Amino acid sequence: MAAFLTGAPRDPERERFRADALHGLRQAQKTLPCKYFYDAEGSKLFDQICTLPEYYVTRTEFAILERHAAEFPLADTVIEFGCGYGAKTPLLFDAFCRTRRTLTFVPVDISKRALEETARHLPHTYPGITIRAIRAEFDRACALIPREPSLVLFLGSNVGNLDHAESVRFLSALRGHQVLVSFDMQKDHGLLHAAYNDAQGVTAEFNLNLLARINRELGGNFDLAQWKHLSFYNAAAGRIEMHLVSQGAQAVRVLDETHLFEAGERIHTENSYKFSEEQIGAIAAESGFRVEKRWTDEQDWFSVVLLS
Ligand code: AVJ
Repeated sequence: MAAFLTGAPRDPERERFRADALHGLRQAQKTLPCKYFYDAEGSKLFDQICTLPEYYVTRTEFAILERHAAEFPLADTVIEFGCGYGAKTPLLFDAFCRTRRTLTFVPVDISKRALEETARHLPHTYPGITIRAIRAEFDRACALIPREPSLVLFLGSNVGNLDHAESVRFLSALRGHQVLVSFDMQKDHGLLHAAYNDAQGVTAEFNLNLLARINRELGGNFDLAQWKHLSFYNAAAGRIEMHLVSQGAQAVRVLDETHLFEAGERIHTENSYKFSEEQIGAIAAESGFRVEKRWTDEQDWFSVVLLS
């Protein structure tokens, strides 16, 4: 009997992390999925990124939401993909609750803490809200959200992590709802570069935390001093890329596998696409939506778009 009981009890989430991490590390071009940035440590670092002087994304989006929240459509059910820690949610709910006593709010996130924090912000302020949290990855969550026509929020330019085909697939699954989605716009390459190479090195720490997380959760032995953050704008692909670069030839163990790295070899950890108005229109059309309205800032650095 005891022979079957080796290792920790089965934890499906850790299992998926293990499978995805090992799969990525076995590729010729090694990769790790960016969704694994957000453990407790990574979420804290991301919150810090959001307040960096170089990272224009969060405050530009916040200003647009603050200015235009009253123009967003009303719905009995609001579904938010990637609710984060709910910092911008109260702002929106002031608007959503202005003409109603009850509202169902469905936050969707893979992080348990993000869901808890978001829920914790709400009930005191809005007694008429019913919260039905869904803890799942976005793809799986699409099958679990309410079917009645709702307002879906997909903010924080999270759509930037998806390539064209993935974003079309994701949005297609939301047909029948109205979707408020935010896109980070193409802009001066120097500004983009700075936003992902901040002077304080928080983005580097955020990127490296992925290896630290593998060490913590998958018994890895990455030596963090042997890895460097690399981020640049790939103009041909229209995206910021983040990589981790091996500082020498090295062997790293993850669970019972050994992975070899050459000096200078990269692990590709994230793509963050930047969009033009034409690309937004194309994604909407291919997903079966119409761009109802686009709100932007004075410099057109960022867009919040209503799809119907
Ligand atoms: C959460 C995907 C919008 O792409 O700007 C920030 C993640 N990565 N700095 C982004 C991120 C490095 C962020 N998104």
